[in-house]
Amino acid sequence: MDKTVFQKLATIFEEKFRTTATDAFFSPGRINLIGEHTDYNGGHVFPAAITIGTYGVGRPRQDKLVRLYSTNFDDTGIIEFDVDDESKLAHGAWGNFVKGVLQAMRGYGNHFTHGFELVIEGNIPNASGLSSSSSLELMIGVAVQRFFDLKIPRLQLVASGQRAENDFIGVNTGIMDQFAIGFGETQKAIYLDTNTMIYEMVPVDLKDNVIVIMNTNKRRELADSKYNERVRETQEAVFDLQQELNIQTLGQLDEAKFNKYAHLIKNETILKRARHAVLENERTKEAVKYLNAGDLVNFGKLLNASHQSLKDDYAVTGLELDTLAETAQKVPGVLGARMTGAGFGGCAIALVDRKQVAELEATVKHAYQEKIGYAPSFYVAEIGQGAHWVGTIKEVL
Ligand code: GAF
Repeated sequence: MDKTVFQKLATIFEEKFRTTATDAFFSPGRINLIGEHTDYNGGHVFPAAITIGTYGVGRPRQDKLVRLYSTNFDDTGIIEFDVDDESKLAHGAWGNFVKGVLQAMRGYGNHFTHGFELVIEGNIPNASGLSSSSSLELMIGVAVQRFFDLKIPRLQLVASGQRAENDFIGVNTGIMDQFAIGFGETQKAIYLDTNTMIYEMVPVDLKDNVIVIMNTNKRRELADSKYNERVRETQEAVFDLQQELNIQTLGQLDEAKFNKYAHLIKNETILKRARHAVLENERTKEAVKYLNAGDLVNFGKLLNASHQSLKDDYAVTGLELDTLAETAQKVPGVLGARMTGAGFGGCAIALVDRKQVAELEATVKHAYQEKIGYAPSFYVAEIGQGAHWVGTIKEVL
C-alpha cells in the first residue's frame, strides 16, 4: 500500500477542510477472469480485487454535513450535502455514487447521526471497466462503518453498492463488482454462484505467467444504456423459455437443456444473448476446474472462447477490444486473452508468460495504433485485498 498517497491526501484534507483527517481507507478495483454478463443471469463469475484502487482519508463531523473532495475531479471542487438528503446531484456527478450508497444503507435500517469529510484519490483509470465506481461505493461503505461505528455485515455493504447502481444511478448491474471488491483477498479469485450467493476463494497460481491488463483508452459512450439493453434481452429469453420451463434465470440451464428448449426463443438476437449467458456460465465452471488443476493452457483457451462469445453472441466488444484481445491471442507465450468487465470499451486481460510481456505490449500497441489511431495502455495486474479501513492516520503515516 502506497503510504505517500495517504500522506498527500492528508495534506490536501488539511488544506480543504481546515482540520486533520483521522482515518485512512483503501478500496480496490477488480478484474474478472471469466464469467462475463452472467451475474445478472444467475450464473457464476470469477473476479478478483486488484492492487490499484481508491485511497481515502477522512474524519467524522459533529453536524450532519457530508463534504467530499476527489483529486481526480479537481474541477468539481468540494461536494457538500446533508447526510440524509436523498436528492440527486447533476447527472454524472461522482457524488451520486456516495449518495446512492448512503440511501441504500438507510434502506437497510442504518441511521446516520452526523456527517463526515473525505478526500479521495483513485489510480484506476477512469471509465476503464475496472470498476472505479464500485471501488468508490465500497470505500464509502467501509468509511461509514468506521465513522458511525456500525457493525454491518460485509454482504450488506456489497449489496448497498449494487443498490446504489440500480436504484440511484439507474444501471441494472449484477453483484459481481461490489462482491469482488468487498470480499477480495490477496492472490485469490472469487468463484461466486450468483444464484445461491455461495462463494469460494480460489488461490490463483499462474506459475510463470502474469495477467496483463490492456486498456483501450476508449471512452465508454452509451455503455449504461447498452448494458441495460442486455439485461432486458436476457430477461426476454427467460420469459420465452418459461413457456415450458420452470426457471427464473438462464444460470439454471446447462448446455444440453438450453439446446433442447432454445426453439422457444424465436428472435435471433435474443437467442444469441441467451446462448452466451448459458455457455459462459459453463465455461466459468470449467475454467475454475482447470485453474485448480494447474492446467493454464486449457484455462487460457476458455478465456479466448469467452471473448469470441462476447463478440459474436453478446455484441459487447467492439473494434477496440477485439483488436486488443485478438492481437494478444496470437502473440507467442499468450495462453488466452479476453475483454473484462461490461465491455463497450474499457479493458481486456491477457494471460501471458512473464518473459513475453514486453513482446505482447509492443505487438499489441503497434497493431492497435495502426487500426484505432491512438495507443492502448498496459498494467500488470496484481491480485490484492478487498476494501478496508487501513488504520488511523497516526498509525498509517
Ligand atoms: C459490469 C457490472 F457492474 C457487473 O455486474 C457485470 O455484469 C459486468 O459488467 C459484466 O460481467 O461490470
